[in-house]
Amino acid sequence: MEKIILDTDIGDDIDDAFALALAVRSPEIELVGVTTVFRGSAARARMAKALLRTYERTDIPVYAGMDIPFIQELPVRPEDRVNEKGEFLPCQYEADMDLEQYETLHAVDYLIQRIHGAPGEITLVPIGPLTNIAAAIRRAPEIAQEVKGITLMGGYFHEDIPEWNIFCDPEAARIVFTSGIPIRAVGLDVTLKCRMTPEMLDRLESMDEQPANLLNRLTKRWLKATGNDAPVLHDPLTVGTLLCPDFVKFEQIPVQVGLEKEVRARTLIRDGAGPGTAVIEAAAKVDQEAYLKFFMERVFGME
Ligand SMILES: [Ca+2]
Repeated sequence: MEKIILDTDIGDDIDDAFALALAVRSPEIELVGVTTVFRGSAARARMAKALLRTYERTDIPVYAGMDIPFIQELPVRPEDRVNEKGEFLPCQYEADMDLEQYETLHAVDYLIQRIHGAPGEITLVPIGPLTNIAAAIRRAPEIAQEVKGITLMGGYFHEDIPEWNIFCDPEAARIVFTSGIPIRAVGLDVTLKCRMTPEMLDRLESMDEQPANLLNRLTKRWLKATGNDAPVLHDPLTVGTLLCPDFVKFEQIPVQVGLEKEVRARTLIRDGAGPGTAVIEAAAKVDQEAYLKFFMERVFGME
């Protein structure tokens, strides 16, 4: 069984919640812990805990991590809001999540300790900005030899457009990509093809069980706050590549995360390895029909 730590910015985009649901519903992986990242990581940790509670998995520990990128200014989104204490609240946040309690250890300390405790066993699955993972590598560089690998959602490898997770912390992305850890990146090249259909949303609405009820409420709140018309399953596809290798085909390419001016936050394909460049496996093709079917069976019990 693959041991994973899911590092998530749950609460902004809706797909993190579905990724967490897929991880919990998949016997092939052991979700040893969840870490949260990016502004409002404490509120995000309470959200993750609330979703895990609906699956009766409060045994899975959740740790809040880095709120602020290395040097990138925090972006502002129209749906952003804060509570009376000035704490950033993701748009999907529900008031009764205030009661949820996550672990007191900082996510970066947890990552270092947990990886040290099981060398060669843990796959990190970052589905948000890479600030936590980069901070852990900076503080304890030896974890680069102890992690089994990283499977991340991020990048846009065949388009000259920055992707959100890299855009929010390019310096962190550069540190992670050049860490020497084997990297598999599932980027917008493939994830944009995995969009939920109206039938899938109807199915979610019609289900009468606690996890589906919460996922449905979060989805509705997200659709309303952002004006989107359907979730795109970026993060669940990333988790899905650990479950069924046939959904996505990867290619080995030398990639550099751009840091300067017009190439900032772009994932640039280079001619070969060199300073600041690392050969990674980037997702190149996806069988979206097979994946969406699998996702619906797993998360919604849909035949
Ligand atoms: Ca995410």
